[in-house]
Amino acid sequence: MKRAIKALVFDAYGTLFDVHSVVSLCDEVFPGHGAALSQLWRIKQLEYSWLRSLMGRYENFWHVTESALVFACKTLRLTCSPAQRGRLMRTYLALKLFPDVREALTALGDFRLAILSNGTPRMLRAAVKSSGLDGAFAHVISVDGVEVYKPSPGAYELATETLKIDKPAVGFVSSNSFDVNGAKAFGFWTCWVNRSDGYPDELGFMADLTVKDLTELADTLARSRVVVSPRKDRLR
Ligand code: LAC
Repeated sequence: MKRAIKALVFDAYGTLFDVHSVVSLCDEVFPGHGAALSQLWRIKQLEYSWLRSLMGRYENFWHVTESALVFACKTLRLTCSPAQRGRLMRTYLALKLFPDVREALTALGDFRLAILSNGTPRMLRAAVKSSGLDGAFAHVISVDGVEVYKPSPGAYELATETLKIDKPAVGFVSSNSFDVNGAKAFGFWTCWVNRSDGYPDELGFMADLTVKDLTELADTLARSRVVVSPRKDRLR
């Protein structure tokens, strides 16, 4: 199965880029509230993406992220000026990479690599550029092209259309369990990067592979090739 994978498609936020790298600026702007603000901001960002998809009222991920920040600040009783809001939002254009990403992507270089993310093309371009991943991906695909958020099947379909390969030949990699469930339900081979040692969502679609980070994914795929190749040789 793993041998049949032609492309690896990565989720962006939480998988490649650490959304909680905003904590230090949140803490600088609102001392003592950084972690709570970051947590609530992210939860609401995802919630609004799902709600907007259900409502049929798409707004791009930049707006969704900003609305989530406004809600999170209000809920935590933090008065956020337009200038502070702008500053916090700009962190999304330069999120930190998780430490394993760069090396793992190099090790996975035999595959066609792509991103499929809720982020807008501008947000994704900026994050890829600022983290020095320019050229690492053959495609950076934004759901903005179909105006529906993951885990809607339409979002994953955009990846197959762009890559022009069949669903089972796509290996989809995400740290977000809801995203893995959506991708698996759609028909992709899936890998859950369980960075925080959590439990998978109870949505009925288990990942084909669960790893603790991308290094483990690269190692596992490399090993599986070694195992698979001799068998193929014997069949010749
Ligand atoms: C993304 C969200 C799910 O990058 O984190 O699409």
